[in-house]
Amino acid sequence: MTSRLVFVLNGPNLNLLGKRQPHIYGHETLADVERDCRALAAELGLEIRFHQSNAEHQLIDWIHEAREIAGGIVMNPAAYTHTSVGILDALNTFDAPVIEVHISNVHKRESFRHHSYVSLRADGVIAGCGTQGYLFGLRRIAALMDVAAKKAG
Ligand code: CA2
Repeated sequence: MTSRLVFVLNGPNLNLLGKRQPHIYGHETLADVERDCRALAAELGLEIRFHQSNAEHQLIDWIHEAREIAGGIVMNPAAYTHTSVGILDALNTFDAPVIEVHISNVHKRESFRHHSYVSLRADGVIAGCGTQGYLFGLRRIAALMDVAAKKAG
């Protein structure tokens, strides 16, 4: 049976969620997002590890850890979305579903936010749905896990 453990990974500056720029990112803090993810995960029968880091190498290390034990990744790579071949390379070593989440609609913003290295690997991309996007990402991973489990018999 595939693991129902999902890593929810958050990139740089997301620790400031709800504390600055609420007109772009809303009023929820990252602790609120974690609480909502944990509540939904319990409903969906998922276990989650929820992490945030401002350091690219730490995010890559968590992806490596996920390779060994997780059945999916929901990731908001934040600014590294647009710059990091290292994170793309790490995700390319991960064999289970990856859902990329952006709180804001990056396509409505500056043109440098329109390109995502992570989208070259992601199985799904959610943008502009606010922090609800994390919950959509978890639901999608659970659905993909259910399909895979059915196929495996
Ligand atoms: O919309 C998203 O979720 C982003 O991934 C957020 C990143 C940005 O670089 C991406 O283009 C889109 C920025 C995260 C910074 O988060 C903050 C939250 C509150 C206050 C300041 C920054």
